[in-house]
Amino acid sequence: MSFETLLTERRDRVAIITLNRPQALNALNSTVMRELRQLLGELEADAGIGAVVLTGSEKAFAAGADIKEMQSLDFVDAYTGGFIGGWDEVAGFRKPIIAAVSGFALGGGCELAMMCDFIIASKTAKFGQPEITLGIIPGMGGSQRLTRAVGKAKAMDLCLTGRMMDAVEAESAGLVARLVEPERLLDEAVEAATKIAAFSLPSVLMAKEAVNRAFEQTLTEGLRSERRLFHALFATEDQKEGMAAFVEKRKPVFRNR
Ligand code: CO8
Repeated sequence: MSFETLLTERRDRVAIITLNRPQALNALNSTVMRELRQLLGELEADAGIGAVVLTGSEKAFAAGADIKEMQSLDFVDAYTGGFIGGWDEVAGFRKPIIAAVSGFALGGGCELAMMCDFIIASKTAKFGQPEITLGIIPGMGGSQRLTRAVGKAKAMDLCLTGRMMDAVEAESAGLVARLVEPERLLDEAVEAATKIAAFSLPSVLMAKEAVNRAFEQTLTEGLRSERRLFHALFATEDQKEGMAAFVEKRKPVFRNR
């Protein structure tokens, strides 16, 4: 399968997706959205894939929504057409997806990285929500996911001033899970994805679901959800295998059942 705006590669059970619009610093237009949704749909259905890495170029993960595409949009078209609504499907991808970010992750680029399960950043990464400089605000979760990730003070600072934060600040603020040298970025992300993809798929999906609930529910409801998912995993063969392997001092062989 070949795409106009994406490059794809498989390494064992890991799919690597590279945003590929170098002439526009990977600005996210409707073609990127359509192709990414299609590809993620295929990867979700593919039993041979256990985790995904989403990355960009050295200079830009993505410099935002495509300003040239949005420039002439008016309110009625944006509203009735549900402009950018399709990106919600990316956030709904059920398998683990890691953002490997180098260079600019701005506006929709920062929001896309935050839709992933965690961010591994190169020391060159720069994050920001500069929409305010264009007379708009974040539209794909920037005011919500960023606030949950870094807290109100820093989210307000970024959304109201449009300034960028560098990778060190992003890591200390809690937006970035791991910070690595630029040349290590893809390997670090693929190694993490490979590790995840080797675990039992039902437990991986439930771990992702449980952590995501923390963003949407009260603590009491979240703890209840976690307990249900935890109990459910005792119905899997992989739970028996994982625990038997520990007791027998051997490596588990998971069958994703
Ligand atoms: N949209 C369209 N084209 C872009 C974008 C963009 N977001 N960013 C860069 N480009 C293009 C430039 O126009 C330029 O093209 P050309 O050579 O044809 O003029 C090319 O990429 C290279 O860019 P620069 O020459 O500007 O490169 P610099 O290294 O000088 O600057 C910057 C890099 C600082 C990243 C600069 O390009 C910039 O400020 N870009 C815009 C950043 C921005 O404002 N992003 C937010 C966009 S709004 C948004 O994301 C709304 C989110 C809600 C919807 C989400 C849906 C996905």
